[in-house]
Amino acid sequence: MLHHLCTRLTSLLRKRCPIQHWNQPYFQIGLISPSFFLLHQRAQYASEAATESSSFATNIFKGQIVPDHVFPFPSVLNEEQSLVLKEIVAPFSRFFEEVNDPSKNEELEKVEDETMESLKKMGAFGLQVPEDLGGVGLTNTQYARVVEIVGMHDLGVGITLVAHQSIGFKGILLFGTKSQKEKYLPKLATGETIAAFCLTELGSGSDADSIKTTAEKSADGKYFIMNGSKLWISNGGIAEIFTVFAKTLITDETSKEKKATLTAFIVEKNFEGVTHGPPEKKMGIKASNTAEVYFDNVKVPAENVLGGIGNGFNVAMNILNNGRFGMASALGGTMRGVIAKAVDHAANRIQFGKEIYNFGIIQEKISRMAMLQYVTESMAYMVSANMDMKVPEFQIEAAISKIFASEAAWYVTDECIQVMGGMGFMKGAGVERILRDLRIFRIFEGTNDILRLFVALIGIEHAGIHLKELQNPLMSPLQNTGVIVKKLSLKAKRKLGLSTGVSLDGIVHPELAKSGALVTKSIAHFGDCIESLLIRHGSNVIDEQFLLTRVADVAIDLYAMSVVLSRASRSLKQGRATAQHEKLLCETWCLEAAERVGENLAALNSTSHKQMFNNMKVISETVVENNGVVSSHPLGF
Ligand code: MYA
Repeated sequence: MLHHLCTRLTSLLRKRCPIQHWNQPYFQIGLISPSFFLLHQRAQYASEAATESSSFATNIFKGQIVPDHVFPFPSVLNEEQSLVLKEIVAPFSRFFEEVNDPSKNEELEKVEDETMESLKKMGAFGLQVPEDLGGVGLTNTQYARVVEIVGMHDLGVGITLVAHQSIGFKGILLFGTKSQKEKYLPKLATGETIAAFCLTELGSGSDADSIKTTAEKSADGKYFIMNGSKLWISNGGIAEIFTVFAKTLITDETSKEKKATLTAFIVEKNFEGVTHGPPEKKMGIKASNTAEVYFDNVKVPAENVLGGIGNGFNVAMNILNNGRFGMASALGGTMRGVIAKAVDHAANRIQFGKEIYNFGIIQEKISRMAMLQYVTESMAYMVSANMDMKVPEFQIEAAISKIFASEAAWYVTDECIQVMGGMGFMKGAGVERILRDLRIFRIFEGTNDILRLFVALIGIEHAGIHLKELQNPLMSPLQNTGVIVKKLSLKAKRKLGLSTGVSLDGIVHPELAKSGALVTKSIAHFGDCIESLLIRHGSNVIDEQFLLTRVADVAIDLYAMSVVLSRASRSLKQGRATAQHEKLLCETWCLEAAERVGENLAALNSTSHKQMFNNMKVISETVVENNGVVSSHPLGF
């Protein structure tokens, strides 16, 4: 499945980074030549003319800090928007605390009918649909806050709501024509019709571009005939409106050859030939409906093409990018709820003559849970704010927030059960359901594994483009002495551990200066390591998945450090009552994360890791060849 991603990214890197000798073994001692020196210097420094990106996460791959969208922590809601939000949040919280019953929904394997009706009345199905089309018209940040409440109480209900609006009809909001919006959104906003997002197929999971469903244009051009089936579709059995991705044939303008590309369509359940399978039996989120959806010679009107013929991959990726922050905010809420349960137990459970929260082993768990929640929440509201600020690029940040939130929530809930001991394992405590519900979050909306590769490769690609652009000034050093001297001194300073001028001084609160320095140093170190990685592996870096996941982990840690630094700084600056607590969360997180960053960066170029990775490759191949465990049993039979 990764083949496609890899070949695409290989060609991108090759196309965009045609630095000479890209794949030569520069680092072999004795082979360093003047051309290596020139190339190496080329690689060190940013060109003034480098392709600019305003994304914080993208720039850290070049060792650069572009603080604009992250510092200060954005406050995007005006007074009126805050007021509107408070009026929505209060009844939502009450409804979930007093009326909705997550255990009952799970037992029924559907959201109770009365709950569905109440949610519709509260506007929960059209939170971001503009008011003139019957929705509540919330911004991304307002939406995040509402989804957080749902995530705190019932993830099964959450999936039903979010699969409907965050991906089900998001395409119509983002790419729909005026008439598509007017036709579909009013009923979707009230929940009169439910939506689903149909991308995944039996043979197409992570490799989104490999789908087999087809949509063939009719001879008169008025219809597309759709054939295929879609798997594990959230809301698939209850939806009336589907955003469906299918392969259509288009003619390449230059070669005039016909080729199959992805196109998005709005498909109604009442189009003849649309059917669905029974609800799937699942490990968790049982209250939400998941079903297979079939398209058998379905006549889809040409005006139901969404976002243009051949633009389906872009439509799909944009929908997913735009929805990922919702997972982070929802899971920030889940963690709040779970932490409260763990703390309630730890504060009341007496063992060895003391409430167990007095023991260091429990303190470490609770503090780590609090930090993970704080980071997740900070990422969620950073990304939603950036989207509300119309920041053009946020896909790396959105992917990071999804990866981080889904892993943090799993860890926190598992630790909650550990703190609660046997009680946590019992159904009555209500935590085992949450753990089961959470398992899918590391898989759907892009598996964390594929998103790690996405984060690493997109960041590295950007750094590669930047390196390529350094070629020109360094090819004509005499004309570019200024640029080169500046860059050389920057590099020398980094090597000596001196300030490079890339600094968060004056940007972070003075009380957090040490954490700020840790972030700055770690980002500069990251930039140097990415550059070395590119020089060492060239475009072959795409095959180095052992390294790429570690690159992604570093990027995730650096972004996490930066967002909490920003949030805690704002709290200190505003003198919030919780500021000192947030300072502690931030300092502790940064200390630990910086250590992890150092370890992961060391792994990129260490001989012991190289051997470990080679060993793992062989171990895995042997286990696979033998269909399972290879070693003989200790008892010999
Ligand atoms: S829905 C199904 C989810 N499926 C996926 O997410 C699929 C994952 N796969 C992918 O994302 C792509 O196929 C990958 C690329 C990344 C693997 N943004 O050559 P390429 C550009 C912007 O790498 P591929 C579900 O689970 C790229 O730069 N652009 O492509 C529902 C390049 O552009 P250019 C992107 O090898 C669950 C071009 O595309 C992105 O084919 C229900 C080609 O790239 C991107 N992200 O694969 C959930 N990616 O050519 C319910 C690529 O211009 C909601 N590109 O350079 C639950 C949530 C919340 C719960 C709340 C509870 C309260």
